[in-house]
Amino acid sequence: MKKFTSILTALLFTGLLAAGSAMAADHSVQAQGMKFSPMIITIEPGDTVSWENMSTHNVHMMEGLIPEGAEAFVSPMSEDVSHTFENEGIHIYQCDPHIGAGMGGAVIVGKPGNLEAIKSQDVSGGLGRVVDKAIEKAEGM
Ligand SMILES: [Cu+2]
Repeated sequence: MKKFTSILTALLFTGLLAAGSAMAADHSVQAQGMKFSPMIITIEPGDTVSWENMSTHNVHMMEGLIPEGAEAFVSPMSEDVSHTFENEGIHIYQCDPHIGAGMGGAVIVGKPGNLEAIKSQDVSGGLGRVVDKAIEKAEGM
């Protein structure tokens, strides 16, 4: 009976570990024509986003439109890319060659604490439309 109990404890512990690692989720965003789908994605800190079908596209995280301390990374053209997000807040990005057509998106990590900072930025054109969509989503959270 004692042995059975320790096996049970071991199984339970393994199960808890598995549940812990399952909490960091993976999400995917598809480039479709001149759009990212989904355009706005909401995730939790520690989650990873993978951009797929990225031929002729890239991901450029915009300085001033991401949380303080977050990395304003620029992915290489035409390459699928993954990024793990640790900083809470709204992260706005654009596809460099297609932002004129409105090709951009947002990753909202946890609580959108930098909403006011983003609203205070004066952004127009294709990127402005992406920012408006992200603000609308964040205000509804
Ligand atoms: Cu593009």
